[in-house]
Amino acid sequence: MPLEAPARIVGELTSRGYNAEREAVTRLAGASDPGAALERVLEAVPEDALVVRTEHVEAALSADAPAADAAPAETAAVPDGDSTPSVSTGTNPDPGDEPAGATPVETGGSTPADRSVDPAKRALEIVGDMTGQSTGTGEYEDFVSVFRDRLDRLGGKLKGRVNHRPATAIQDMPGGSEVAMVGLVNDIRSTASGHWLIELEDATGTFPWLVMKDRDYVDLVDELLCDEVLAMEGTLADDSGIAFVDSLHFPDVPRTHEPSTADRHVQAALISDVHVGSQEFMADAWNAFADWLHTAEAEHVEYLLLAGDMVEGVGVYPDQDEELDIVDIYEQYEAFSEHLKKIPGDIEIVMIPGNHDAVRLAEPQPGFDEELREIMSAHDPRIVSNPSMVTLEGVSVLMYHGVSLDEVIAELPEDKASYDDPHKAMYHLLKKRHVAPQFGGHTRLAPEEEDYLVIDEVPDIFHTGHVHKLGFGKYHDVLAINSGCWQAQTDFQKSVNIDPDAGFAPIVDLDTLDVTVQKFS
Ligand code: D5M
Ligand code: FE
Ligand code: ZN
Repeated sequence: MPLEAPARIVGELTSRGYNAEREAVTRLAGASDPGAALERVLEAVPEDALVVRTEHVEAALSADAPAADAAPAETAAVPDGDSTPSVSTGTNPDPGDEPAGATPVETGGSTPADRSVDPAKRALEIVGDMTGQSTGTGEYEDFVSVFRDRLDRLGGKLKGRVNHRPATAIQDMPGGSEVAMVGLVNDIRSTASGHWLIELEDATGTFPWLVMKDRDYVDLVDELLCDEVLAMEGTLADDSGIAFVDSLHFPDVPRTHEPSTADRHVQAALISDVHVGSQEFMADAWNAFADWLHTAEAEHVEYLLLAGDMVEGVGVYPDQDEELDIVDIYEQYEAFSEHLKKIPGDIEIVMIPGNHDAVRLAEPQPGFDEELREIMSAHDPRIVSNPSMVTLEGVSVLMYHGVSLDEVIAELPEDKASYDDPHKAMYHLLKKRHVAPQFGGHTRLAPEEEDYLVIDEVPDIFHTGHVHKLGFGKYHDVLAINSGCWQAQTDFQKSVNIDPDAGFAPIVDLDTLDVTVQKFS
């Protein structure tokens, strides 16, 4: 049980209001009497310290190391729980196991040189965060401007590829002309004879395009969503009232995209959907994850990205209250914060909200408000909007909770997007260069002057969650990862046969973009 000692030490420290650096915990766990060592360290840390650092442990342990090393026999007497030096935390139901941490053989702390976390080498930059930038009032004009911005920016990526004309100009051209247009998909209909009619809209008006059922491009029609931006080329009918599609272009990720990588071996854990406050929240799996982060095996994990649904929330779905463990939303965040404190204090955390979180539901969702930030402040996470772009040592990560994935999966055929392969649904968002193309369905949109949901810059990593399924893969060299969750199957999920991937943490090597998955359930 090599993980027990670190877990208890962290629990004890958090219950006394401290965070700890990972190596500090490792060294405490490596002491022959961790309980006594912890007391000595706490006596020695500066009054105002919030984080127990390696140097605090070093200083306190070096002062009387011989005594600690000489005392292993006595530690067996500790577990009665009454004596102050014990690290037993009321949360451990079996204090009789306590001295396990005193067994010197399992100490990562005996080889502390293995752990070399140097925060000075880190570089974390937030490049896209719309928190505090919201200007939308929900008026009609805002919808006009958000769609205009979408068309301008995504259309801009397509305009060099086709010789496009405005909708109104196309209808004035002679029948039989070669024409091209860039626009938003306004409508998709099948005709009586099995062809497809796609109406494109630009700033001047709309124009209908016909995809014939025997053309190659017909395969692409089933992956189109309303409101996405496309370019079409084709031939104008004799009466100039419609054009026959010859080719169809998505804004897409250029095939020449070359991802950036970190200059050193450093890793990031990408997770989401913790759902603290739900009866199905898997505390044991979470604790095992936190414990693992304290081990030497995880020493290169220096970043933790959380893609939304920190808590279960209240009133998110009908009858959800029947499965709540904590009914007050603030208490849910307080409990979540306690779980966050178990993560090594030296790991940089970035988090965005999801549809269960206490921010506006419509996307883009600004980062948590001051009150919630305060509740979650102990670990000092970076709290940004959904979506946001962050850069970790040069590797750009687009974080998006993923509500639109439900829609992509519902609208596209099974082989193109499914809950079993959530990353393939993500590929379509990359291809459309928009995290939530379709307006008016499941995904709610808060219209802003700017369309923050456009994927303007190609990310190196695209990280989503929400569907509670783990999947990852590469699309044109962009690593798409949908993290699983920390919530066991809910009644609703059972009723619709969703079998969640719970208790997994995908870990990305930022120097190679390779992924390994750690399982904690
Ligand atoms: O959603 C987790 C997944 O389950 C996501 O694919 C939506 C789906 N889900 C869960 N509960 C419901 C209800 N009640 N209606 C429709 N879809 C649901 P999350 O939002 O993370 O709980
Ligand atoms: Fe969720
Ligand atoms: Zn969700």
